Amino acid sequence: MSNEKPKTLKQIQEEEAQAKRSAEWNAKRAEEQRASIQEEIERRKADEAYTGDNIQVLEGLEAVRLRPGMYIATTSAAGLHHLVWEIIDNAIDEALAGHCDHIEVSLLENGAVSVSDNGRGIPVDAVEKTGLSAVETVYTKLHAGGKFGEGGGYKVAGGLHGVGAAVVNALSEYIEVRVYRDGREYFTRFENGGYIAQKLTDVGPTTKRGTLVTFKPDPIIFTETTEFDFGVISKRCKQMAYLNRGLRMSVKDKRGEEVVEDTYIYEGGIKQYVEDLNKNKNPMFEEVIYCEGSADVQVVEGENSRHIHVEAALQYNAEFNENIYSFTNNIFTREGGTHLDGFKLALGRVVNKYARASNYLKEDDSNFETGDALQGLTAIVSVKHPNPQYEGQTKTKLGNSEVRRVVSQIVGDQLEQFLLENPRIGKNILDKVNSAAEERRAIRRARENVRRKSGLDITTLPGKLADCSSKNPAECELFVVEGNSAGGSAKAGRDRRTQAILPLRGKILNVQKARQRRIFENAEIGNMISAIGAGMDPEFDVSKIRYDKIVIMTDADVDGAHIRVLLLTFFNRFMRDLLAQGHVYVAQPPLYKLTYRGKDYYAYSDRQLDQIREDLGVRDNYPIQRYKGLGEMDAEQLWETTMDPENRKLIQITLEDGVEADQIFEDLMGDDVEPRREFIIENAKLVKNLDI
Ligand code: 0RA
Repeated sequence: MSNEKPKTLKQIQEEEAQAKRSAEWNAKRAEEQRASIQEEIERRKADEAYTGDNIQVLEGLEAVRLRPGMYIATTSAAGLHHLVWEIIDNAIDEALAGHCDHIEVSLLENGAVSVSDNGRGIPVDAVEKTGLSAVETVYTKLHAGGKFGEGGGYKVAGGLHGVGAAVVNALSEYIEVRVYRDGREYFTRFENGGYIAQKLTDVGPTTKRGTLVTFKPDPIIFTETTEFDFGVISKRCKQMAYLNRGLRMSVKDKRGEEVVEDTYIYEGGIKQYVEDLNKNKNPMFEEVIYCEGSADVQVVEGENSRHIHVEAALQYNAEFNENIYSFTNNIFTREGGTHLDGFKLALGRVVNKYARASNYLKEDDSNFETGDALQGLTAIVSVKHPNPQYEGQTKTKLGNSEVRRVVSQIVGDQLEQFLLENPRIGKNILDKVNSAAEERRAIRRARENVRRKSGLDITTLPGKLADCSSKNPAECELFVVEGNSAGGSAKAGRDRRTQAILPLRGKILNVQKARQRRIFENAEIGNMISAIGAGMDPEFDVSKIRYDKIVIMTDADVDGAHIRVLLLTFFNRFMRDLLAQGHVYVAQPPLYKLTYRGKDYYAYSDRQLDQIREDLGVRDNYPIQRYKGLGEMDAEQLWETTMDPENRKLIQITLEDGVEADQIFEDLMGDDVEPRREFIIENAKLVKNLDI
C-alpha cells in the first residue's frame, strides 16, 4: 500500500493540489447555489403577483436565504433543528408570560413539523408600519417580535435562538399559521421562503385558543438533510418541561405506521431536574435545596429597570464530580457566565460562613475553597432575563454583570437559611466539603511526588504511541484503538504522515467512579494525557493539543460500546474542551462485506446492506462477511474502510447537550446496575439484529 512507504515530494504536492482543487470546487458550488437563489428571487419579483407590499416585506427575508449561515450558523442537521427551537421558543415565551400551559410538537409525514400552544394566539390586528396583520408581520419582518404591540410584549423574549420566526419562514418551503383568538380562527400561508400564498383570512368561529404553526424546511437550503430527529426534539422538550414547571410538552412522531408520543410535565421543575440527574448517583440527603427569587435592577440610568428571575436547585451525591448546568431564558449556557459565577460565589461564601458559625472550622483552620464545595454537587441554575448578552467562543456564556450580584444574593440568603433550619443536612454537607478539601491537599502532594520521583514531564511521549511525522496539529489525527491486534493493523494501514495510533489494552479506568488520585496512577490514562499533550482539567489547555482529531476506534460490539463510553467519560471529566470544541470523533468500521464479481462492497448499517443487495440484485441469502471486531480486518481493509479520510465516516462527538452526555455516562457508570444492564441488553439486541 502506498502509504506504507514515506510519501514522495511529488505525491505530497499532488495531494495539496488536489485539496486546493476541491476547496475551489466547493466555493464555486456555494457561489452557484447563491446565484440560483438570487435568480429565483429575481424571477419572483418580476412576477406580477408580487408587487408593492410584498416586495418590501420580502427584502429582509432574501438576505436570510442568501446567507443562512449568518442567522442559523449552519445548514446541517443542527441548523435544521434550530428552526424548530425557534418556533418552540416563541410558544414558550407565551407560557412564560403565563398564558399557556401546553405545547405540542408533531413531526408530520410530509417532512413538516408543527408546533401548537394553547395561549392567547398571535395578534391579528393591523400593523400600520407594514400594512400587514401582526401575525404576518411577525413572520416576514426580521426581529419583529416584541417591537410592536407596546406593553403587551413578552417579558422575556429573544434568547440565543432569538433570530425570530421570520428567519424560519425565509428558510422554509412553506409555513402555515393558524391563530385561534377571541373566538375566531385565522389562517395564513407563506411559500418558497416567505412569499405570501394566502393572506390572513378569518376562517370562522372557534372555541379554541392558541397558535398552530406548521412549516417544512426548504431542501434548497438544507442540502445535507431535511429529516428531523425525534430523539433530539424529544430530549429538548423534556428539558423545556423541567425548566418551566407545570408546562406540559408533548412530542409526536407521525411519520411511521404508528404514532410515537412522549409527554413531559414536571410540577417540581428544576428541583425535580436535579433529583432525576442525581437519581443514580447516591444522593446524600433526600431534599433538593431550592432557591427562587427575583429583582428589578436598573442597569443604565434613565432606562427601565430589568426584571431578573432566578432559580437554583442543588443536591450533593456521594461522588466527586461537579455537575452544574446553567440556563438563561431556557437556553443551556454551556460556557456558564455571570449567573453561574454568582451561584458559585454564594456557595463558597455561605459554606465557609456556616462552617465558622457552627464551629466546624476552628479559628486556625483555613477556609474551604469554592472548588471543595463543588465536588459531588448536582445543580441547576436558571435565570430569566429580558436582555441577555452572550459572550464566549460559542456565544453560550452569559455576560450581564448585574446578574452575578442578583444570583449571589438570592442563592446566598436562601441557602444560608436552609442550612440554619436543617443542621443535620448542614453537617452532612460540611463533611462532604471537608473530605473534598482533604482530597485536594492529597492530590497536590501526589502530583508533586509523581513529578519529583520520575522526573517525568508531560512532554515525554508514551512508548505505545506510534506517532505521526507531521508536527502540525491542524492536520494530525490520533486514533485511540481498542486492543493490541487492531492497533497493529491500524499502525500498518495508516497514513504515517498525519495519523498516530495509540492502542489501549483492556478497559480503561472507570473515571466516573474512581477517585482522582487513582486516575493519575492509571497507565492507559497517563498515556492518553501525554499523547494529547494538553494536560487535564482543571489545567487542560485545548490550544496545546497535538492532534486536531481524536478518533476513538473500537469494535462494533457491547465491549466496544463500553470502552467508547469510558473514553468519552474521561474526556467529559478531564478534557471537556476537547468535546466542547468538537475534536472528538468515533470511527465507524463497516459491519459487513459483500463480495460480488470480484469486487468488495462494505456496509455500515443494515439499511445500507439491504441497499447494496438491492443495487446488485443479489438475494438475501447471498453470502456476506460480518465483521465482529476490528482485528478481523487486515491493515489495508482497515485503512480503506475506516481510516482513509476519503472514504471513512467519522461521527463527531460534541457536547451538544452536556446534561444529556453526562446522564448517559451516569447510567452506564454509576453505582446503579439496572441502567447498565439495559444498555447492554439494548446493544446486545443491536448486535443480534445485525446477525440476520
Ligand atoms: C399576544 C401578544 C403578543 C404575543 C402573543 C399574544 C403570542 C405570540 C405567540 C407566538 C407563539 N405563540 C404565541 N402566542 C401568543 C405580543 C406580541 C409582541 O411581541 O408584541
